[in-house]
Amino acid sequence: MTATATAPTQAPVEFTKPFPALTPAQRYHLDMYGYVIIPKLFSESECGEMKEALYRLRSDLAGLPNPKTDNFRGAFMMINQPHHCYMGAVVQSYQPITDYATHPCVVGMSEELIGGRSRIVEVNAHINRRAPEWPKAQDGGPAFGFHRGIPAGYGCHYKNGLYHSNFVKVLTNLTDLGPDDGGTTVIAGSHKIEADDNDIIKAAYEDRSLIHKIVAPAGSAVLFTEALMHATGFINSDKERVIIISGYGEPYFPWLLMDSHQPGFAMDPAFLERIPEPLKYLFVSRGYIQRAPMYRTLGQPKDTREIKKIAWPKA
Ligand SMILES: O=C(O)CCC(=O)C(=O)O
Repeated sequence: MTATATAPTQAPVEFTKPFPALTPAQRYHLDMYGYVIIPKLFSESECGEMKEALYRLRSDLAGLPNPKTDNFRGAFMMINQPHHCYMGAVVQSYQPITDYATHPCVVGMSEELIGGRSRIVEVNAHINRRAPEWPKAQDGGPAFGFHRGIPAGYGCHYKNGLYHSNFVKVLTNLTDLGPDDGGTTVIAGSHKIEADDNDIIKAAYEDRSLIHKIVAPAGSAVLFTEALMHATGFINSDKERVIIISGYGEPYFPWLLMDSHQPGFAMDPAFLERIPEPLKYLFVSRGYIQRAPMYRTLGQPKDTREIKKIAWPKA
């Protein structure tokens, strides 16, 4: 009798994400102010890898004949000045950047705020410093470029008494941000204020305690709803600031910044081919029915399992 060898079966890889991704106190802060900081979500070496990838991308883009209209692996320059480089659609460029946008904790946080499955809608990065000719701005000077991606009251809903938004961001500073280092600046609580944006800004300048600034060690992630009024902060120091920002929407969202700067934006077929199966949903737009609602209560503790990111096949 011959024995039939059975091939060992491999368990299908699943995309495990923390849920809830925030502690009750972090969730309370998020609801109240429209943002929450998760200090040192990324290690020094992870920050180093992401920074290196962004510097490499900056020189790839700067080497193109027309960095504003040409692209490198789908990425393009939105601002190309000696003191400020703003790169858009960077998700396909280098693995540390792709890993950031698909990181289980980052996606988990976005899905907690959305209240269901999310998809990546934009991934951008800023490398900026104070231009030498700029006068040193007074702390909280009057010229923040406050903006928001969706009006308050639009695309938001409540479940279990908690706020959810259909367009959210996770912004991570890859360099330390002290009070003078240009941390992202927000008008706290503006995500719930359905008044005219200019009136909100005027009110915040009248009472500067309404303007909060991100001061955090490198590797800290800020989760916020795009209904929150936010702006790049002033840099008064001589330090360079490097940040990466991943935007997530509900599954039915289209590509956002990518599409407006590159009409008809499409992912590179070779990149699409490499996406591990469990992460594919993050890169496609699908119907409302696929939103897979997911809600916590405030009292539910944070999921503290150690979750590993999914490995990608080599490019
Ligand atoms: O530069 C920053 O800190 C803020 C970035 C920003 O305004 C945005 O992502 O919309």
